[in-house]
Amino acid sequence: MLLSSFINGKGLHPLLDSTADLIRINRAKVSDLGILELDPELTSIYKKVDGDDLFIINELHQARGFRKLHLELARIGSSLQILHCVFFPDPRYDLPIFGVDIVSISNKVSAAIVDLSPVSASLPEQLQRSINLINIKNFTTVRKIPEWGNIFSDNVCFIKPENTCEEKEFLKIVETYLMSLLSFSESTLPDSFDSPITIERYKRQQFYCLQQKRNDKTRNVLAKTFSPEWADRYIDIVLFECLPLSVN
Ligand code: BLA
Repeated sequence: MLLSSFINGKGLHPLLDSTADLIRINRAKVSDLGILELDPELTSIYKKVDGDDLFIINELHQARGFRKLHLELARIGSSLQILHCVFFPDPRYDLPIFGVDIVSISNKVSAAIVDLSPVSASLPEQLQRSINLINIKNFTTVRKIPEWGNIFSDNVCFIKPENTCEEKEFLKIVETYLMSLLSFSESTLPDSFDSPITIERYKRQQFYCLQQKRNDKTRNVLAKTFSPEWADRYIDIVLFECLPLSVN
């Protein structure tokens, strides 16, 4: 398979394909959208492993209210596909972290998680009100949040969708969370870089990254496919980097 057809969604599970479309369409509407540069060797990764094609593509942007908008699509071997997306806010803004992870094994989704994870005491009231309107409890298989997952909110939706109807329901939740966040972000004004509240939000982002790095399932897949050193570097630089506040 060609990298270009992979980027265009061919050969991806329909839920990953539709979620990537949804994220790209909404991302395009954010103010002051610009590309975030990344080492080209880490942007598009192609490798042949035991006769199987491996692709990873990373799309990185920044925008008003967000220090990093990251969408990653990966196809590892013949059966594993991953959509990973995190929108890290600029800590000057009172915005939660939007995160989605969808893992498909042999064309069946085994894990689908979406959350707006707070980096201050609670979600801004207006945002909480708009996401309360959606029912996240209506799934056959709700999965248990692992011990490191104390970064997620009460609104986290972590499921194994059992049919296409549940996949559509999950996509609807992703859409509601994403659109609510982006419309709320437009009306939010920044605090100063050195205000205590900015520093507190930044520390909570650091904690989010630290906890995510404890997900051995992510590290193991990357370490097995590449090497443990490569996996650690990729996780630190591409997935969950948290630079000092002054250079954000
Ligand atoms: C689980 N993540 C997984 C699994 C794999 C990956 C293989 C196991 C699937 C399963 O339990 O059914 C692998 N995820 C990856 C890889 C990348 C990735 C290789 O993103 C990137 C290259 N993980 C995130 C984000 C969230 C997240 C942003 O990256 C949440 C917003 C959550 N993934 C998450 C959780 C699990 C998971 C909670 C289940 C972990 C467990 O059950 O122990």
